[in-house]
Amino acid sequence: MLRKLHLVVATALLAALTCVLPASGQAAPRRIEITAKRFDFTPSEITLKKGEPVVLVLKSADVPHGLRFRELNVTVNAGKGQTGEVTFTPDKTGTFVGHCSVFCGAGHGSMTLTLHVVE
Ligand SMILES: [Cu+2]
Repeated sequence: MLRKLHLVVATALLAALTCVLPASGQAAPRRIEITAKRFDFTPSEITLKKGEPVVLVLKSADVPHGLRFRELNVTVNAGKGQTGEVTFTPDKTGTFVGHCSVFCGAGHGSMTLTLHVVE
């Protein structure tokens, strides 16, 4: 009887640990996938939380592109048909406009992505 109780307790503990661990901050940062192609980013708008680390994954669907948030000092580049990534933690709230950082043609100047950072 006692043995059975131990087993139940151990199983419950294990279940509780399994639930708690991924949420403990040890988990890998959230990955945000962005596709770049002449002349836009998809999605064109993303929202992140201040202080929460993320990985921005930039995939190029055609020519080389980049994405730079000057105010946040963040840049990620993706070669022709390739993927690049950068890990960063937004340290201020606000709305930031990222621009394509690799010249990619006639619409390059208007190729932007809007980033909202909230509390
Ligand atoms: Cu460009």
